[in-house]
Amino acid sequence: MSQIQFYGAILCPFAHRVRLTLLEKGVRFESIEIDPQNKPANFLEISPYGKVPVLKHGDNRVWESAIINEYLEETFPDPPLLPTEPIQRARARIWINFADTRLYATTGKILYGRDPHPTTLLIELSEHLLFMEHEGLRKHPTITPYWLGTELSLVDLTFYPWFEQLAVLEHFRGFGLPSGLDRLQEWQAAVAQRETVRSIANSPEFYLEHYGRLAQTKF
Ligand SMILES: N[C@@H](CCC(=O)N[C@@H](CS)C(=O)NCC(=O)O)C(=O)O
Repeated sequence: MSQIQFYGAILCPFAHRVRLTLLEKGVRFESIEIDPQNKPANFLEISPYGKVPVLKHGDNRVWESAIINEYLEETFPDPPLLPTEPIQRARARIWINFADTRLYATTGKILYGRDPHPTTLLIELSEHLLFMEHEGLRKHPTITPYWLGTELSLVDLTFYPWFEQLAVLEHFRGFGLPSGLDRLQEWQAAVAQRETVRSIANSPEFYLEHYGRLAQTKF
């Protein structure tokens, strides 16, 4: 049995970011798929919040995707997925926090909030993306192709899953990307080309079909 067990769910962008980190670091792990709509009876023993992802490493458990990724970074430092200078590390964490408290938070309200036309939230989401474009990328015109520069980081792995599932927001909530996200689209294309990302990527049709099934009960 592998020393690391990863509890995830195929549709979960938080699980996706951890899976990408494990792959980028070349860590061997056993993957256990959980259906968040139909969790195993003993799941709270594994996941105190009742959510995926959870990482079991020997006798230890870690949960909350951003914290799992930091744990992986510290436990398996090679290749590094955070920069070395404190200010760049702070910058990385600011964007990871932005992803959780703004991008994914607004997206969750849009998808699970039952309003099929949540106009105010859709505007809020566009504003988050424009902020990423201008504050994150255009203010650093020479930094490419990844969020922090030439090296991939946890920031890329945190944002990328949102973009892979964009078709769901478009199809079920009528969201359209605002114009002028040129740098963001270049960034997305660069991350999407990575071998690890491609190795577990799913198509827009895949997400539409699976969310479609979920929609019959939840949306
Ligand atoms: N803040 C958590 C969010 C995890 C999360 O919301 N997971 C969802 C699936 S994407 C889940 O397990 N939901 C089941 C539930 O809330 O009962 C993280 O970053 O790990």
